[in-house]
Amino acid sequence: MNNRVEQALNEQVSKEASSSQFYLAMASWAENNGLNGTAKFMYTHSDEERFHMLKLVKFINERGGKAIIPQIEQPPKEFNNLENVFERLLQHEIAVTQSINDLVDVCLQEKDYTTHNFVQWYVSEQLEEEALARTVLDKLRLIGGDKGGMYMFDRDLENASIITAPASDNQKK
Ligand code: OFO
Repeated sequence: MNNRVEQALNEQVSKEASSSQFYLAMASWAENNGLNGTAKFMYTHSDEERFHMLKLVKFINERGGKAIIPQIEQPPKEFNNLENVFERLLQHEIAVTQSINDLVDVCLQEKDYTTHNFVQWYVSEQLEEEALARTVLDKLRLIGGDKGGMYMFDRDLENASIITAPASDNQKK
């Protein structure tokens, strides 16, 4: 496997692992603040990010590279409020999209079209994740400080349709 591509893929492994920890921290914060719907949503999202990481690990190894399992930074322990949680989530996803775009760039420069093809799954995934974060944030801004609205928001999030697939499934998330 091309060295630059391998290194870029391993950097992405680290970012997906950090995403998983970040969402786990949000899930735990929400659970401790009585926001059970939000907690469920974040726990599911954390699992999903772990799946993104595993998908990369398997791809690197299957193509003759060596996946490096990264050390992970401690995520934040506290969040100001729910809006702050989703603002940070959106900013995080925007940064991840940028790193996926950089990865696409490396694939093209190195003419690694197989990896380029593989990475397209992540390109679409980022589109969806950013759109979801923006929708949720818009809703939260509409609700403002209304307690009843917040209760409904948390309940709706519990039913939000995020599907987590086993790591062996390469087609779906
Ligand atoms: Fe892995 O999609 Fe978000 O970060």
